[in-house]
Amino acid sequence: MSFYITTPIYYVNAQPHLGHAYTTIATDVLARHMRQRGEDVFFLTGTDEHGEPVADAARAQGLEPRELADRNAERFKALGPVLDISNDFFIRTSDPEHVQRVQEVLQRVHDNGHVYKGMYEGWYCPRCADFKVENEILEGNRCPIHEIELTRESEENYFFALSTFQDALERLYTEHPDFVMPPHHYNEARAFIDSGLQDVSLSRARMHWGVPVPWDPAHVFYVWFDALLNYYTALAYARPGEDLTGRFWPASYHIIGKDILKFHTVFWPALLMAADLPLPHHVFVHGFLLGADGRKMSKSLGNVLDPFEVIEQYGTDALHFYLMRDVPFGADGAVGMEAVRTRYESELANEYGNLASRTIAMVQRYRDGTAPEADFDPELDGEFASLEAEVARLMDRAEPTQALEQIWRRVRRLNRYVEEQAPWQLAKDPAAAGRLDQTLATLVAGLRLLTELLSPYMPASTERLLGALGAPGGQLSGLDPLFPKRAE
Ligand code: ME8
Repeated sequence: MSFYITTPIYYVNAQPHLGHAYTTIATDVLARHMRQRGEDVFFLTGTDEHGEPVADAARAQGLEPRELADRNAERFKALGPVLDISNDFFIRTSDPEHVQRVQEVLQRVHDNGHVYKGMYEGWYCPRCADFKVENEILEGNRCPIHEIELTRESEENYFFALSTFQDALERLYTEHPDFVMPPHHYNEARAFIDSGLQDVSLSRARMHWGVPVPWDPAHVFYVWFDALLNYYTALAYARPGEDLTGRFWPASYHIIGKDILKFHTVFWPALLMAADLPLPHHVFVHGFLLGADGRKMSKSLGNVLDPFEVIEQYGTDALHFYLMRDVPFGADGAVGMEAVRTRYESELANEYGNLASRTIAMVQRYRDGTAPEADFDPELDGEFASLEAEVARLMDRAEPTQALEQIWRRVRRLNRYVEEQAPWQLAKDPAAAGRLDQTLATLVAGLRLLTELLSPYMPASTERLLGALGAPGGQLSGLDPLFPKRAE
């Protein structure tokens, strides 16, 4: 089965930060899990380079938009290897192949009769590149996300006839209750639709940094339509000489933060319908990472968690683990260095790392390093036999935090099992040799299963551990601590 998963494409108006890393890491976990299950996976991420957010930031720095885009796109790209991300392609909306396909699709939307010329007048946030409707505006005409004052815009634009998709969108939501997940975000999107849709600007006349409108090159497309289409256009040119659209479209999952819900859950399906294209299966909306004080992360509040500092102190795997473990995926959650340290020491080092090192050490001490051949202890069988299917079921619903919790319950169970069986006692009693064989075999098989299931979350450490465990029935090798103690 094909599985196509995407992150948002990030604005190149600023440097990458933890929020971007968060979405990308979660998407990576889901992609790796699906690859492990043998699915045909395509994982896309990239940068959103046109429009006001980038043009304004460039002007403020005395740069051409393209210069700023080139510089910051490289920074986002460079994050891939640092974060150990397994994306299959990195799209930049300034790619000429993307630009050409945006023009083709939107020309079709135009030719299908969904576009008209009109006068736009209303409130606009240049940082969101969003025309706000009345019920989205904070007191004092401020943006609900950036809290900056909105500008009053009035210009002649091409409009996308979003309002004519009212019934079709209502039907989509009724027939596909998991089009938007989790349910509270489905309800939010549904409420936005039910409040009555208004047509939206499809072009900007006063912006020049964008994709030219083919039927009227004095306009460029409104950046959101150009940006959303990345999910579709990338497949056509990600592999030179090969068009992957038939193989991977429609997308299985778009993973996004809740700040961009309206675009992905309302504009995007309507645009695809207008272009006669199949709709994605799911949009999964996650929450915001907050500072350790529970407030929005901001440099001035000094409550920002720096991903590079986490990586430097604890490693990339620990950053992935921490983010997937500490903040339930889908909800908002506070993050901070102290919490990273606690999870690292109590769970990664003391629970999982310790389980790994004691298991290997006992097999070496009591059985010369070869895992005995014996059946899995029936006492634990019930709890372990169902685990793989449980994890798969949760991952199918994009619930990596819940899946990790299920895995972790078994990490703890195996540690308790060691205490219950006390292999060091069994080893003293020749009559207990069979029991010791079974205990060690169960530990090795259980640890191998857990490590395979943890591999999408912690690719590097699990690879090391799987290497040390060797092939089933084979020889184990020694292992330096997976999660060594850190200096205070
Ligand atoms: O909106 N917590 O780009 P963007 C969690 N270019 N996630 C966060 C976050 C936080 N505090 N801050 C950012 C754009 N994110 C558009 C998208 S898609 C066709 C175009 C993540 O650079 C989260 O995924 O502002 C959010 O949706 C995204 O970064 C916004 O990135």
